[in-house]
Amino acid sequence: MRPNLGSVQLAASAAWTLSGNDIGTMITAAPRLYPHMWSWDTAFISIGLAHLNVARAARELETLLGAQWRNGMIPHIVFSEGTGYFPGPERWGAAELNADAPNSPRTSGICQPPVHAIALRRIVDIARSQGEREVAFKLLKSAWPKLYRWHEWLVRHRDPLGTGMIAIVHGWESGMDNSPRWDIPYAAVNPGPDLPAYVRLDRGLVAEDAERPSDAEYDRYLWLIEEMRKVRYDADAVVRTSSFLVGDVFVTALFALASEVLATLGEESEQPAWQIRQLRGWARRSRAAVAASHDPLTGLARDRDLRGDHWLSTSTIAGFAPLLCGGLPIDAEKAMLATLTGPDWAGHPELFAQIPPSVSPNDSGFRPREYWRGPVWPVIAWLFGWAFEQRGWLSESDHLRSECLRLAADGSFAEYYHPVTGEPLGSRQQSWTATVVLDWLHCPPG
Ligand code: 9WN
Repeated sequence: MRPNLGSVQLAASAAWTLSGNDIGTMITAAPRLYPHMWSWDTAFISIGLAHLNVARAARELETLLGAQWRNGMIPHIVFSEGTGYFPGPERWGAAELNADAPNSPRTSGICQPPVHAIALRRIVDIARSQGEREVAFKLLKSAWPKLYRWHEWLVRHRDPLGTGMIAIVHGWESGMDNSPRWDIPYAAVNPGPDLPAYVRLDRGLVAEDAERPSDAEYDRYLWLIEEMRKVRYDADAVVRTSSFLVGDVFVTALFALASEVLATLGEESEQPAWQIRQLRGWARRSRAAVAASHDPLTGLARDRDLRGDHWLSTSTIAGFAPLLCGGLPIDAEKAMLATLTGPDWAGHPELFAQIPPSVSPNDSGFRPREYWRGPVWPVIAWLFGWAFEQRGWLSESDHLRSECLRLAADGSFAEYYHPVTGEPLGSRQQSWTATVVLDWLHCPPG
C-alpha cells in the first residue's frame, strides 16, 4: 500500500532528505542520479531550506551565484568533486575553452530557466517573517546585482529576434529535456561521425530504462555539446551555429515573471533606478512575446523553432506559460485556466491527483512513465501555484497545493510521479521535490 505520511512526519522527512543530500559544499540535486548542483534545482532548494535555516538557504544560492560566468551566465551545472554523472566537467571542457567560465568550481556550458529571482523573493519573505531581516538584506544586496547581470545576459545573447522571446540552444536549457516540444527541432540535429564515444551513467539508476531519455536522444544532446565546443562556448557564435535554436515560451514566461520580481526586489533594496526600469521593460516585452505565441486553434501558447522558422504547436504543460506571467486578453486567459483545470489536464477523471501532468492524458503522445512525456513534476506545479497566488487566484493555488501534498505524502520525494497511479518515478530523495513540499507545508492556504 502507498504510505501516507502526516504533515509533521512529511516535513521531518523532507528536512532529512535535504541533509542527506548535503555534501558540505552544496546540496546535490539527488543522491545518486544527480550528484552536483543544478541551476534551477538550487533556486527551489534554497526556498525550502529557508524554512529550516535562512542563513543556510542564502549560502546555497550564493554558492550557485559564485559559479556565475564572467559574462553573466548562470551555468546549468556546478560540479562537485563527485563523479557518477555524465557528461561531467571533462566532456564539457567549459573552463578550458572559454575564459568567462570559472576554473573552480567547474561548470557546464549552457544555462537553465531563470527562476532565481523568484527564489530570492521567497527567501527574503520567509526571512522577514522569521525576524531575520539582517540576513535577508545582506543576501538581497549581494545577489541582486548578480541576478541583474544574469537577466541582462539573457537579453543580450538569447533574444535573437529582438522580440523578447528567449531562445535556448539545447533541450537541457529548458529543464524539460526530452519533452515532445523538442521532437521536431531535435529531428534536425544530426550527430556527425566525429561524435566522441561515451558511456551513459544514468541508466541503471532508475527502475526502468523507459523512465529516462533514449540513446538516440542522448546522441543529439551530446552532439550539441560538440557543436558548442567547436565555437568555444562563445555565446553569440553558439546562437549562430547550434543546430538547435528554439524560442522557449515557458522560459520566456519565467523570464518575464522573474524580471518583474527582480525589479520589485530592486526597489526594496535601493538598486539603480535605470536598472529597475530596464527590468520592467524586459518583462513587458517578454510578456508580449508570450502572448503573441498564443494559438487561437488550440488555445495554448507555442514555442518557435528559430532554425526551421515556424511555430511548434505540440501540446504540453508549457503551453500554459501565459498563466505564469499574464499578458493575454482576459477571455483567452480565462479559457486557458479552464483548460488547465478541466478534463483534458488536471481535471482528467483518471488522475491520481488533480495536478497538470507534463503531457495531457488525452494526447496520443502521452507516456505516463517517460520522463517529460507524461509524468507529473511537483516543481512545475509549484511554479503555477506560486504564480496563481501572485495573481490573486487563491482557490486555484490552494487546490494545487493540497493535491500536490496528497501526491507527495508517500514520502519518496520522487523526481516525478506517474499521473494516474501516483507511483514515484525517476530518482528518489530528489532535493527540489523535498523543498517544494516544505514550502507548501509551511504556507497555510491563502
Ligand atoms: C540534465 C536535475 C536536472 C533538472 C532537469 C531534469 C534533469 C538533467 C538530466 O535533471 O536534467 O540537465 O540528466 O536528465 O530534466 O530539469 O534540473 O534535477
